[in-house]
Amino acid sequence: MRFLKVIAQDRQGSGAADSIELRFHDSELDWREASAREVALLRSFSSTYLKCAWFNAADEDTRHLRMFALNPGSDGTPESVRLHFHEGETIAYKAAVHDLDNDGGFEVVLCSDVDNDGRTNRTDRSRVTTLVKQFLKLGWF
Ligand SMILES: [Ca+2]
Ligand SMILES: [Ca+2]
Repeated sequence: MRFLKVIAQDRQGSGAADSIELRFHDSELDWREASAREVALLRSFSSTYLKCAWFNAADEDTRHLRMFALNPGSDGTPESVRLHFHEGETIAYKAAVHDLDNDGGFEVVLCSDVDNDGRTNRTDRSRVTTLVKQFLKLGWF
C-alpha cells in the first residue's frame, strides 16, 4: 500500500524537531524522497507536523508518521485518510478522517492528543485537518 512517511529529527539537540524528511512509499521497501516541488507544496504540512512533537534525536528514525488514503471507489475523493504515528513497527497512536457522503469533504475527524501537549482538544483536530488537506493537494492516492 502507498503511504507517505514523515520523519522529524532534532539535529541540533535543542529539544525540538528542526528537520523533516518526506518519503513517498509504494511499498515498505520501495520509496523515493520528495522532490523539491513536493517539499514546497508541503511546507505547511511540515510546519504542522513539527508541532506534533513526534520526533527523534539526530540520526534516529524510530518515530515517524505513516499517512495514507483509502479510496476503494477510485473516484478521486478518498473515503478516508489515516494517520499512524509509529514508534518503530508499533503504532503509538492514530488519527483518521472520513468522507461519509463522498463529496470530498470530511465530516468525521477522529483523533487523540496528536500534538502531544497533554490535552486532547480542538487544536489537535485542526492539526489533523491541516495535515490531511495538505496531503490531498498532492493527489497521490
Ligand atoms: Ca463529505
Ligand atoms: Ca493536544
